[in-house]
Amino acid sequence: MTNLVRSPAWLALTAHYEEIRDTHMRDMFREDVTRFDKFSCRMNDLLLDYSKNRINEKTMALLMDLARHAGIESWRDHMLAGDVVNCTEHRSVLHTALRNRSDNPVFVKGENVMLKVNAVLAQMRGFTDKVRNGEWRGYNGESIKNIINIGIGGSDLGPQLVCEAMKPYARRGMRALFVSNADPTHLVETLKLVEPENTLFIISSKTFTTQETMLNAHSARKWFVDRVGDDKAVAKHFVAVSTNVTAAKKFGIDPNNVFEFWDWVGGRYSLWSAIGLPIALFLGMEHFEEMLQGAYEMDRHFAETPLEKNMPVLLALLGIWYNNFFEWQSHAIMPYSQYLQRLPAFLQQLDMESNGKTIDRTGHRVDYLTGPIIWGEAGTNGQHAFFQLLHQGTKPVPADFLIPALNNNPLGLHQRVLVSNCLAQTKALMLGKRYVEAVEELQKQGLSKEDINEVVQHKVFEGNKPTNTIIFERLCPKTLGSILAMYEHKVFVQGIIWNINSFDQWGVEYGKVLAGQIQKDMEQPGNVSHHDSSTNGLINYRKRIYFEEVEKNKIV
Ligand code: G6Q
Repeated sequence: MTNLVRSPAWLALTAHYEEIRDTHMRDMFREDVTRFDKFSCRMNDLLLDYSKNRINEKTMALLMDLARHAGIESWRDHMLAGDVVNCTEHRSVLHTALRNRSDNPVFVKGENVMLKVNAVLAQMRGFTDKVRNGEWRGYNGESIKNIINIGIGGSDLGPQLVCEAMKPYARRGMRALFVSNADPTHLVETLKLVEPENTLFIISSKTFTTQETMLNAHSARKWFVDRVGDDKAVAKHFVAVSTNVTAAKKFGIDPNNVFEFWDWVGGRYSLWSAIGLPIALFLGMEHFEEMLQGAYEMDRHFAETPLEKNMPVLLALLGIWYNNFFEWQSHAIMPYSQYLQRLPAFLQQLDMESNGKTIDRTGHRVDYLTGPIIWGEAGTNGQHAFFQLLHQGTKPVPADFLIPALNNNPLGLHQRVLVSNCLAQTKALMLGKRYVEAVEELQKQGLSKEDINEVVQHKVFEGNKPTNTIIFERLCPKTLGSILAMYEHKVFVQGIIWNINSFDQWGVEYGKVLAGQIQKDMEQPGNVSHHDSSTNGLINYRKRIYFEEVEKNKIV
């Protein structure tokens, strides 16, 4: 048994779970009208209402004991101070330094990294200003209208989410496009939208070795050179963001146009670094910096607010409560904002790549559940798709609902309808509908007793389904920065409690190595037999189709 499940805090929560598991939130709200005041908190314009959870004051006190038992405050301080918390890669974890808007130094191995962080920010500012004011021109004198980011995973999802979410702040006539998939369709379809003369490619890769990115980068370069007929024109149309400056230069990028970041920035935590270059180009550096400011303010909140009022800590502990004591396996993200449609995908990577781990920091297998399955969809679309399962399915799914009070596109009644739907869902999930209420409703509709009996069970909702609601004034760069930093810290807190390293991703690395081996097998004619029978069978089936096609001269 691990120390965690033997700890007094864990055992107390296990016992408390037995006390509270059958209590309905409907009754909790009836008995205590101050739940909202007790179980909500604010950070700037962000309001977190977590009162619609299966908790009472004792639950929260016990969860706080668990957080303290895990040493959250001291781990947090170690991370923020630049100590090595990524134990399997022996690295500091300092995405917070990238958005440190104070004059305070941050040290890694005795070096104040703020000097290079600020130098790259200045380089980004100089470059984005030039591109945006038309001083930077393509090979034939045209100014840049299209930015294509070529990157994957952490070098794609963050900038993509922000560019989509911040469209109202973008410059008119500037377009940000993203190519990530190895499927050539992604690149081919994207290139159909642009002309080489006014397109800037950003090759974004921490390592500059990732197969998909390198493949897309080389194909994009070929497309470009084929069209403009001049290799030298590449310098005006390709820039790179990487920790591997040498490899970027080798690819042919002008050294002045390589934007650096460092190994203490994890891929999925890198949108605050030069990986955010597409954001800065699309929105302008001032908006990128507002986003950094929002994240910085959340960092201060995380560092300075008592655990009891600390948003990332609260979200993390509530997640642990359901994950480990109710043993519910997934967590949904429902942004009631079309602009946040990529948030579920972004958080899926942030959370699942960070905390999808089985081995703890001491190298032992855990005997408790770790990271949940994260999924979701922008509201109200989800309501007309999978919400049925949330309301009446057999698998409980705790969920975060996020909504701006005001819309960036005020239009008639739309925002009122959107907010009403969001609040109606969380209310219905909490309250449910009892048998007697369902009967009454059907009687009012004039149904006969027989008809009511036939249908009434289907109209009952158990309710007692927990949700958090995060409401904010309006979606702007600063608030978005705060929201994303809040989730980063939530994931960190959970990882500390589960005693896992949230900052490595060996599962991703393993797949990359195997793909390379299978690719070699694909190139040779003739069957392979050295894999398992399933993999052999699939490789051989594809090879047969492919080489038949080659013979028919259909594939060159
Ligand atoms: C993120 C992961 C992973 C990574 C991609 C791209 O934390 O490490 O998603 O971002 O594999 O890696 P590169 O940026 O090195 O191309």
